[in-house]
Amino acid sequence: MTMLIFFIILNAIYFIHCVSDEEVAQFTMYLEDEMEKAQNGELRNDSSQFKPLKDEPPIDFGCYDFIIIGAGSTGTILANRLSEEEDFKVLLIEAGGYPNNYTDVPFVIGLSRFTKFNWGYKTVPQKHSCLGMINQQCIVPRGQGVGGTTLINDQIYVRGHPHDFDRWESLGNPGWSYEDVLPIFKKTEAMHQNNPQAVVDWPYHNTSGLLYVEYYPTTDPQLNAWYEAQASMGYNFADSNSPEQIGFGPLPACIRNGKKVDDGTAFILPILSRGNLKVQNNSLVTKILIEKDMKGQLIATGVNFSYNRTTYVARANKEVIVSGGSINTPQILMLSGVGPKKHLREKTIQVLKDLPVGKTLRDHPAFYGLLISSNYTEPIQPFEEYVREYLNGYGPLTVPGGLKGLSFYKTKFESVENYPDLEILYGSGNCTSAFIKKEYNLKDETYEAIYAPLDPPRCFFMVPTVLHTKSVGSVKLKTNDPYDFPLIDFNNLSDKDNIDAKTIYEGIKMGLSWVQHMQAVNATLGVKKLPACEQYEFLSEQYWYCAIGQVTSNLYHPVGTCPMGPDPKKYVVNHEFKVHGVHRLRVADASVFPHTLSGHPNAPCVMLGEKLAIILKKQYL
Ligand SMILES: Cc1cc2nc3c(=O)[nH]c(=O)nc-3n(C[C@H](O)[C@H](O)[C@H](O)COP(=O)(O)OP(=O)(O)OC[C@H]3O[C@@H](n4cnc5c(N)ncnc54)[C@H](O)[C@@H]3O)c2cc1C
Ligand SMILES: *[C@@H]1O[C@H](CO)[C@@H](O)[C@H](O)[C@H]1NC(C)=O
Ligand SMILES: *[C@@H]1O[C@H](CO)[C@@H](O)[C@H](O)[C@H]1NC(C)=O
Ligand SMILES: *[C@@H]1O[C@H](CO)[C@@H](O)[C@H](O)[C@H]1NC(C)=O
Ligand SMILES: *[C@@H]1O[C@H](CO)[C@@H](O)[C@H](O)[C@H]1NC(C)=O
Ligand SMILES: *[C@@H]1O[C@H](CO)[C@@H](O)[C@H](O)[C@H]1NC(C)=O
Ligand SMILES: *[C@@H]1O[C@H](CO)[C@@H](O)[C@H](O)[C@H]1NC(C)=O
Ligand SMILES: *[C@@H]1O[C@H](CO)[C@@H](O)[C@H](O)[C@H]1NC(C)=O
Ligand SMILES: *[C@@H]1O[C@H](CO)[C@@H](O)[C@H](O)[C@H]1NC(C)=O
Ligand SMILES: *[C@@H]1O[C@H](CO)[C@@H](O)[C@H](O)[C@H]1NC(C)=O
Ligand SMILES: CC(=O)N[C@H]1CO[C@H](CO)[C@@H](O)[C@@H]1O
Repeated sequence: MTMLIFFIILNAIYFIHCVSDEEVAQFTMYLEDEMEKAQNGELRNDSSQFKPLKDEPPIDFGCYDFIIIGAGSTGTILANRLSEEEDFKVLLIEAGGYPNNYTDVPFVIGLSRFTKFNWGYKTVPQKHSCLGMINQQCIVPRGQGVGGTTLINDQIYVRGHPHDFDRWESLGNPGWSYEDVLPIFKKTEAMHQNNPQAVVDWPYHNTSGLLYVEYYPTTDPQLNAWYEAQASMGYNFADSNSPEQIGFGPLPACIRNGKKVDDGTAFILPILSRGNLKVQNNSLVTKILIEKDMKGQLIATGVNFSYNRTTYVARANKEVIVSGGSINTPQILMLSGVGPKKHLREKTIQVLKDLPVGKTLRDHPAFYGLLISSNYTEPIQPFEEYVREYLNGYGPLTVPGGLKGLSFYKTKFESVENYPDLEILYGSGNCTSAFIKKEYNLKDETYEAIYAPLDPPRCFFMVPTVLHTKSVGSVKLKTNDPYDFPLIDFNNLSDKDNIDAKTIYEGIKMGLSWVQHMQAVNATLGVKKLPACEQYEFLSEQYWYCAIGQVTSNLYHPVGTCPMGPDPKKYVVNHEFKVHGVHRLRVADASVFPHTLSGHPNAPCVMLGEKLAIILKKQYL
């Protein structure tokens, strides 16, 4: 008994002292400083920071078995698994640097797009969406660094529905059914059920992989009211990572004790000492070297890259794998002569292989105009207290972008049973701030109508998101200069039958019907009329369609620019990630998704890396 009391006291003392005042003060200064820098940061316009100072022949960087371009969601796990084999010599080339104390903080994600960890892309001016944004351009955040886009993302862990993968296989991709990929998802996952409200369907999970997953850990009257509104309509708490995905629940995310576990932290930092893995950071790959052998076959033999403003060349004995993500991968391929013949000729690039690279860009259109005011007030404290809580693993700074809950539903536009086509995210913890204007490139009048009317700690937002997007956009080259950005056109809400916008409208109606059931927190729609939609009756159907065009951007889940399938006229890689018609060259990242999934891309990208490692080990060991 005495021992027990002693133990409890010791623990209490330990808890109180585990984060010292000095540490809190230091971290507060650091974080406030970084946040201020980000608030004043500008998006880059190009990659000229890599441009070589002199026009000299490249320096020889040596020979490797595998060269992986890009240390993102897919490249990091792939490099980890391949370098488990001592016989494989692996070079992982990454444009950016390493994660830091700032990228660990979930709450500041919105700001991180104005740091060096974001490439800096915007869409070309849009015709049907992004209309409420300056110059009709939406921002397209893409991560740069060891961890890729997980350095600047929300870390939500949702794999997708079984039907997504069964469809993927049915396009002519053997080995891609749900039954095939489920064990691969499970291999990487470390699920931690830290919230009793979370339904975890255990046969679909693992607790001991490398990728940590936990739930938004608590609840509050407002979030409870949101759950209850959906329950009153006959839905239940659901595991969004099981086949019974439809329903709602607390947000599952790759977070450990309140800190982001980006894919660099999960898969690369622990293995930096492996002698057979070279991680070459701050290096931009400018070209894949593709040669013709005696038989006239195309073979990838290495890459040129630029580091410290000098050009290098590295050779691959076995394979070059492009994991640059859905925007950069098509750019690198096209710069190397692999892409649509006509487009490459326009840019005076020698065509080596005519393939539909960049022709099918898809994303999850998301509506950012549903802000609700309530009488529940988020606890307000001095910033230093938030930091103390964060360092102890809880509190508002541990919540990614304020997101706390999510739900999946099927609208009348989806005919497959139990197959969700609509996601609605729930967020609070300061649903509005002056910074939002910059974060989304909003026009003043858009910000004034949608965000300014709300009181930050007394509101929440919902983001209705289309899962099975019909609109198709593109990634093209602006020029043949590797230091220029590519042209990104989502062509949002452009599908013939306008199903994408109609699905968002279903989401808006659903969200508003829940608001009516949230009397416990006196919830009411908090937005004012958008001047751009002046001619329509406020909140009429026509009004909402106008608003959809104004503030629909997307969830930043670009996929499909090098889709997987058998026919080289329609697809870029085959079911084993091989680029059609080019030997020893593969693409593995979100660009190979043949369609959007009913989930968030990080978990599927990690699965792709695991799957390719299995394929390569089988072939080369
Ligand atoms: C704001 C935001 C929030 C998001 N939230 C979520 C979420 O909650 N859950 C989720 O699952 N997904 C989320 N996503 C999407 C998800 O993070 C990405 O879809 C996923 O990380 C993509 O993985 P990838 O392997 O395709 O590419 P990336 O992770 O983008 O990796 C590509 C890597 O290649 C590098 N690279 C590119 N070109 C070159 C070159 N020429 N030379 C050298 N290196 C190069 C890049 O710097 C980068 O590190 C979010 C994205 C954003 C922007
Ligand atoms: C990008 O270009 C704009 C307009 O030319 C310029 O105002 C801005 O400073 C540039 N940003 C950077 C980071 O170079
Ligand atoms: C990161 O934060 C931790 C926790 O406060 C601190 O111990 C560490 O020194 C910080 N690292 C750097 C590089 O500042
Ligand atoms: C769980 O993860 C561990 C570690 O990766 C792995 O050995 C095990 O096979 C996984 N279990 C399942 C059921 O996938
Ligand atoms: C990343 O690159 C920089 C040089 O650009 C180098 O100083 C640093 O050591 C590299 N980091 C690691 C962990 O290799
Ligand atoms: C890329 O490397 C090849 C092979 O060494 C070399 O011939 C070519 O000049 C390099 N390109 C650039 C732009 O340095
Ligand atoms: C970068 O290049 C400069 C010369 O241009 C050289 O002085 C410096 O040592 C190089 N730095 C690294 C980390 O290679
Ligand atoms: C939320 O907004 C209030 C101001 O309304 C501010 O005092 C508080 O610090 C903010 N919370 C966070 C976590 O930034
Ligand atoms: C509910 O909110 C409305 C306006 O949003 C306000 O007029 C009303 O007084 C509130 N009622 C309660 C009980 O808080
Ligand atoms: C919020 O409003 C509801 C009525 O809609 C009321 O019952 C509740 O007491 C109010 N809560 C607070 C904290 O004011
Ligand atoms: C909401 C919105 O802007 N929808 C438009 C999507 O694009 C189609 C045609 O491409 C238009 O008819 C819709 O008005």
